[in-house]
Amino acid sequence: MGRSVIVHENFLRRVTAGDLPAGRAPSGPLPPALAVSLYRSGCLTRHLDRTSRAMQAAGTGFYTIGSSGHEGLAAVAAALRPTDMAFLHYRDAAFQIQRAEQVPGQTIAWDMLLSFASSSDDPISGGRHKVLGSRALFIPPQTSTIASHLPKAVGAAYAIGAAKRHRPEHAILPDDAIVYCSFGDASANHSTAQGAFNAAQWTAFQSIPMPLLFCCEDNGIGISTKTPRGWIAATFANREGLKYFACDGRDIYDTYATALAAAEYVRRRRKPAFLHVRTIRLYGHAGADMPTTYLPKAEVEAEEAQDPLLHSVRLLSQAGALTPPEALEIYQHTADRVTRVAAAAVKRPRLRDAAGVMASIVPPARACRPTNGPTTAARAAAFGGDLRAMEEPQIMSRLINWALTDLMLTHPEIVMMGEDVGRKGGVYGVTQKLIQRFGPDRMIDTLLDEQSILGLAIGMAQNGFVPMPEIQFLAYLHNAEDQIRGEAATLSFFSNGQYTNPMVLRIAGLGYQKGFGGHFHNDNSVAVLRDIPGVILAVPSNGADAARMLRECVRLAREEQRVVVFLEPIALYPMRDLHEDKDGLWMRRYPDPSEVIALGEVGVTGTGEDLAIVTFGNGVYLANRALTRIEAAGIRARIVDLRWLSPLPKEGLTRAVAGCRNILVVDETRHSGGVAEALMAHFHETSGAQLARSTAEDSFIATGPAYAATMPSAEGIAEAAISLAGNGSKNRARGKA
Ligand SMILES: Cc1ncc(C[n+]2csc(CCOP(=O)(O)OP(=O)(O)O)c2C)c(N)n1
Ligand SMILES: [Mg+2]
Repeated sequence: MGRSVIVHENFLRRVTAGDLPAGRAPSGPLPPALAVSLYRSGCLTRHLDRTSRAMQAAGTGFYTIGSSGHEGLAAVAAALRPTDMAFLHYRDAAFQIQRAEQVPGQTIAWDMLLSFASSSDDPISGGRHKVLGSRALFIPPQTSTIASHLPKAVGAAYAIGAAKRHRPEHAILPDDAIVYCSFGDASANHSTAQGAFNAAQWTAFQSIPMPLLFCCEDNGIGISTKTPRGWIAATFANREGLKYFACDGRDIYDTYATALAAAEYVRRRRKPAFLHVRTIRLYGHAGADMPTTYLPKAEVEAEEAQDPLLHSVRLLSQAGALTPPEALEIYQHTADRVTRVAAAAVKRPRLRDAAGVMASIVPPARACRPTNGPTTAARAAAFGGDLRAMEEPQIMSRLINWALTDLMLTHPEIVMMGEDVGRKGGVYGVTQKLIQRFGPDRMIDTLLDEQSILGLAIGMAQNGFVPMPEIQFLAYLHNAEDQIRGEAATLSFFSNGQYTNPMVLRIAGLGYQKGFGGHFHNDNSVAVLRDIPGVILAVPSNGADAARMLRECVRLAREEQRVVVFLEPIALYPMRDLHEDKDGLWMRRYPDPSEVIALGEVGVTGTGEDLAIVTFGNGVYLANRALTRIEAAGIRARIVDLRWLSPLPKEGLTRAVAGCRNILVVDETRHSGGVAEALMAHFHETSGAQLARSTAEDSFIATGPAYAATMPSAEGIAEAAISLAGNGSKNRARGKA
């Protein structure tokens, strides 16, 4: 017999017999009507779990992680406001059900059953996942990667204070809201979680508002691995700046009183707190998991004897709020109701095809207030002497700095965050003077933790900001890439476009830095960014393009709610010359702020039809250097700058190479998993041209004289071009003769 049946039968038998578990008498501020409401939410939670299992057995439901044993979380919900954004642990159905009581017009059982049934009517994910969440209840859905939601909860909490100072157009959290974030006891150990606790403490330590209530639901186990007894209290009770509260989650009176005190502390003091709720886990971890395979049966039974619903029946009876027979009636009535509603829910339509599944990968566009751009006076005040320098060609890092300045002047909701972006102005000076121009509120020098930087950005985006986080070097994105891959990129997908976290992530990267860094600072792989559905990856090759592309990136984030990665080639930041010293050919004038390069618009220089060199970033620079030799060999070439690496601008590429007999792909990223693989496949499928590629080796990058030895060079490009197109051009010449 499954444990859910055993627990159900125990409940019926013990309530009927008046055989209720012992415990503390009810006390504290929980009023009788609310106590009954919490019990009702607990019953609904329980029956939704039971029905979910039945649906899976019948093939009408698909996933059965449950909330049984964690019903006490309803009392935590009741202690909060429904506008306190809640980033929930997957066992928090009781929380969501109780929150629905606080908001008129909710049909919570129906909504959750639609989600269990993976119906496309499911109001939160549109049938993409059985997931908790609701737009009306301020509960963004969470991915199943444990702990990855904690960094953004820190960001959202920070965003409440930031929005109080400068409220962005699309802010949704009230000034006096707090953020709530729950997780399991095993998850509390995850380095991502630890980073988030630390980031919250680090922030609060500086008296910066951090109204964040962490909640650890401690059922003593993670799948089959026990949390050492006492560990959560031992490690969290005395943390700097993180006030600790503890309660027994089986006792709704204790839980409500403690959660109320914790919420009050966070709301008034604007400081973080840690609420430790002792719970139990009924029915094992999920699905077919049988706890008796790794725990002694007696232990499982002892846990089941502590069923929180049995405790609630006792407490309600002792408080005079509800008699056991009344409690039993509610329990059974709820069971009947859930069965009835489920029978209707399983008949609702489901997603069937790829287009349906994919419809929410790209978030919907949103209406934004029109912006006029900064006044001449505002620009003069911000740029000062730089305005005169704009008359002359400049290096890329400077042009990016100016583009950022104009964008921040135009859009007050832009905020930058990263290691050393503020006072120092970035490792390469790209964000210099921005802190003087816009203040520390908009130029946030963060702590040294990439997950926290991206979490801050994601959380702020959820409260209407347009964050532009910076990762100092591409190699250090990998510390935190799940914040983009598993978090930022998926939010629109499985909230059916209802929650978004638009941003422009700036990363300094790629190779060719002479004499600096080796493989740490010259990471030349973008594979981890290119395969994330919905994420846009842009790489400029010169300063003017960088400025124009950045403007489009901000528009894409602000108006179309996209997650954009803007990868800046470090080696091109200071590049002045192309062929020889002081020729100044790689500098550009600052393009007028109205000039934009649209997503998908590729760059083409030259009109030659013998050869198209298709490349990006440093490759564009190298191809331009190689051009003299290529042309001297009688080959008429054009250079195509991809600019937008992902999604691949297929139409633009096809137009750019039209009429070319040969295509040479030059790719500074690695041979395996590099951009060339996609480009070769695209041209193979769409063009009759002869193809060749020149890519980096499958190697890390060395420092010292061999710094560029593993990557394409101007000489190598010229040789590859001549060997590919040399004959072609001779043929053309012969044909014409
Ligand atoms: C990063 C990550 N690693 C592993 C898993 C697989 N996993 C899912 S739940 C879980 C245990 C979590 O235990 P706990 O935090 O105590 O929560 P509980 O299930 O007990 O409520 C694990 C290991 C995951 N979802 N994410
Ligand atoms: Mg646990």
